[in-house]
Amino acid sequence: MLCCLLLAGGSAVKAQINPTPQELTVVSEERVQLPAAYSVSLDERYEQSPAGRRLRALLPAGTDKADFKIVAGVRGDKSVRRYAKKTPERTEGYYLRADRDGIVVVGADERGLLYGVETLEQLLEGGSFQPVEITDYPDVPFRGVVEGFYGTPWSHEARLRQIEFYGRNKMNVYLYGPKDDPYHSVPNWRKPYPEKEAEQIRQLVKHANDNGVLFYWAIHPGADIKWNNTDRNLLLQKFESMYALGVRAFALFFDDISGEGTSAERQAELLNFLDENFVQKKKDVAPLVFCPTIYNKAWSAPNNPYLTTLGSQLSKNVMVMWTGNSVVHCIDKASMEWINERIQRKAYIWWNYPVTDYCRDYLPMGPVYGNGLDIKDDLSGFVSNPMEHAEASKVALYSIADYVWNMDAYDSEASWARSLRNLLPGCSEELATFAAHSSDLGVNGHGFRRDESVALQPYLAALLRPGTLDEQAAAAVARECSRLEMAADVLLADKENPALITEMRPWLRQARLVGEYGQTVIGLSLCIANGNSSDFMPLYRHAHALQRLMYENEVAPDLHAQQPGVKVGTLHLLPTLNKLYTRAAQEYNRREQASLDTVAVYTPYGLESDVPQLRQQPVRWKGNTVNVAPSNEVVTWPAGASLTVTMEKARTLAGLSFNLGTKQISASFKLEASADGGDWQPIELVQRADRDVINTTNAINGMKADRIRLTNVSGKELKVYFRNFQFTVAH
Ligand code: LOG
Repeated sequence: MLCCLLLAGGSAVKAQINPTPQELTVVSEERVQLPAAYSVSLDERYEQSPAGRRLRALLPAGTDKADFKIVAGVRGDKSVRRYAKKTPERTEGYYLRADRDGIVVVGADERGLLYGVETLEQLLEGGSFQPVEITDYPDVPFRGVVEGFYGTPWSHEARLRQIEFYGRNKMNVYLYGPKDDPYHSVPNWRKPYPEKEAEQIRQLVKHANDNGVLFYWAIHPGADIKWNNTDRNLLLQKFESMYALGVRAFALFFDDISGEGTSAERQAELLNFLDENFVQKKKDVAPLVFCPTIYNKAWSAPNNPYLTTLGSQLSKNVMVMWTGNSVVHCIDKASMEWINERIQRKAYIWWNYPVTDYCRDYLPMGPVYGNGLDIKDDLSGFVSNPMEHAEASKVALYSIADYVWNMDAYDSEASWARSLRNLLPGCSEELATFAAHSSDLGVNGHGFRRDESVALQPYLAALLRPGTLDEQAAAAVARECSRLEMAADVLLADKENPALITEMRPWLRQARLVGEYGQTVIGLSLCIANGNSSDFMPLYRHAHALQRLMYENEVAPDLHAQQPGVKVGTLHLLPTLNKLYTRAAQEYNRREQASLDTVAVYTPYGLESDVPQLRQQPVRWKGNTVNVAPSNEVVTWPAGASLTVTMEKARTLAGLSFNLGTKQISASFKLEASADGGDWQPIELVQRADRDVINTTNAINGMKADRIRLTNVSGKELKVYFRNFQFTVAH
């Protein structure tokens, strides 16, 4: 009995602490009230450290003479000598004991002490705590976030909030590398930051130091770097200017580039030079982090020596980033072994989740799952690339912090539930309801998907079975849709975390409609099941109206032009509702000899391609304009391979343009159109010598097409960017 109680207490107290501690024992069932009078003993030299300041803020009322003693220190200190053996011999580890006799926190090092204090803070609830003994340390040495996405970089305020969040969740690195910061990448990587931005970086570094987070500043020079002394010195100067702002950790990113910058030998030479002449000389600078050009297995052809060249030539002081088997992929043991063998060191994982710069119409807020739980010894670091929505990204980041700290204990569902409570304590139920239906990333070029509407799936499947309507399933789906609508309203009106709600607002508006639509469609299905034709029409008209309103949100052009609009519930919920709608309308037409529109979603355009990286690019349309989604990475376009946009019926073309991020390349491509199975008609291309964009001539006006094809006719494989492909139809 006692053992069961202890276990119950143990899991409750564990659920309070993020990340999940390695070893935690409940030493007594009864909670202990922190007395009004207590003493805090802390060595003078930590008073101004992050740990010391956190401890003083947490326990401001310490007096010397009180009986209840709180002792904090680092192994080796006299005051905590008695606990030396109990303190784990692990970097950033700590030992914590809290019971009715007092509290002891001992760090294996200063960071460990900070983490011990952090755990104590999480343990103390309402002035009391569950007595525990904790021995804790991280699985992975470098844990954190790489702000490495395309799109609007985070605001200064968002970054400050992020850094504090990392410290609270025992993440120890933040890599600053937003692709759209012009002083991080082209065109201005060679220049120092202007004063305002420089001052903000200075503040970020200080804030990171205060929160026990190492601020890495990354540079992305590969698009136009020249392998000469001028550029090498400019890089060194830029590093010096960042050093002057307080930066003590540097990264070099060579991802998503083509041309001269991609040479493994040159990259290794440059990194080795910077290691020797900057990092080693300064003595207070952290090891360099490097993102290679081939940063995932899918891009490494069997005979390509790029990675093994890095493995043998790049100084072992440099850590090498890796995104896994493809750009966006979960990480497993086999993929770690594959890369570690080639680069001759433990890879530093750049995990492309929850980033949405390739599917900006989605807001993934579901559980974090899919990474191996057995890879802790194979990594030097694990950082997540998040969304441009900083607050919403915290749902995933909380669980990623949990995962990288303690893989054995990682439970994705439990971690997710805690994460939602942590982010929005007052409305966590509503947030959970919304997030359950906003998890997937939709059809996308990377083929990376997440499960969605998990608890509802059996009911949705039951509703699609032929035969009589499963009324229990119908009730369950209607109830959940009503909860989704209510959750969206409650969240829209919430004032607890305004930054989060601002980011979520467009998706919440859509979720509200999806919830309403679900209830209406279930109503339609019940009318049919019960032979009730008289109530059918008002519901049908409502469902139809809701489809319109949802469509307007799905294509809203004012949001992120690349992938406009917002999507919610698109993996299981909406497709099922749409099928039910069609089925009900068809049945009504049959019974009443009516001719209601039965089509819920209209998909007039599609895509086919034998360019592997473009095969899954979504096609989107708004009115008369049709777009193929752009790709962020360098696209390898094989000789003779093509991209074809298909249309469900022949249309009259009114204009077309595309952009492969390359000048003078139009002669390497052939554009053609065909209609109703007829011959392919060539379409003339024009590209100004100084421009990347490629246009067609007026001759395209009035051409009929149900297929448009773009082919590489250069006779060789080409490396291009796929920035844009767009055409308009006359009607
Ligand atoms: C970029 C990254 C981007 C991500 C997801 C790496 C190393 N580089 O395809 O900036 O956010 O994929 O789109 C990348 O992942 N290129």
